[in-house]
Amino acid sequence: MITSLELLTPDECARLVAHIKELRAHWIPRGNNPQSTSFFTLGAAIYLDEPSEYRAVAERNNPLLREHFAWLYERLTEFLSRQLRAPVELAPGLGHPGFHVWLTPAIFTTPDASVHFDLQYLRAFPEPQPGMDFDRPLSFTLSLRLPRRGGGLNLWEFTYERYRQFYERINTRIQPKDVTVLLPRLRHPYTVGAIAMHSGHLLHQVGEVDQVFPGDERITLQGHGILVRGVWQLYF
Ligand SMILES: O=C(O)CCC(=O)C(=O)O
Repeated sequence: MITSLELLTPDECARLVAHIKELRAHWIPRGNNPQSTSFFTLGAAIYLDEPSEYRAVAERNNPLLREHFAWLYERLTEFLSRQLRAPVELAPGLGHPGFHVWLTPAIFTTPDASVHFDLQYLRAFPEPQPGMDFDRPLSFTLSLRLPRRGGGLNLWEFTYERYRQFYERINTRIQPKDVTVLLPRLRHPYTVGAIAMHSGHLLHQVGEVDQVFPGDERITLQGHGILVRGVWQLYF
């Protein structure tokens, strides 16, 4: 189950994109070849940073994110708090929700992005404490700029819980991608200004576009949440 709700106006998104671009010197190159990549994050990302370095990357980048995007975090936490009917805060010590930036050459035109469940809470909270609810995580993507042919999330009606049952049953090494041959691929389209929310335990993939045009960019605010003793803690 994935829900999209409008959070920002197109004007607010355009202003944010301009602001993110002004901070280009702080974009962190991602991918196998940092010299020539067109894929970046603004902010630490637990699924990309080495676990041993993540907290330091977060400590370096969080003040910058707060300085420039405090109003966005306020809107986001207030909004999620209403939706989730519980207090929401930026997780202390972890990277704040940050930005994914795909410039034209990095935009997927084939369905080759990683097929995955969002299990990064296992890295973010390596020593689970009582009261941390790993059964009900949250993932969200707020689209700020999308390629001319749109953007979206590919998904399969297959949960992490079911994946684990299947894995135990067949007792063979498999990857999440292997189960995609069994089920139809669904598509959840994104719209600029809307926040898409799901558990992260639904099998998914960054959606491709059939054609990319010069100047196309895909820029999103990405974040995840874990409920810790009644308070949702957000991180990236
Ligand atoms: O950008 C998106 O559409 C989703 C990103 C995603 O799947 C992730 O960061 O886990």
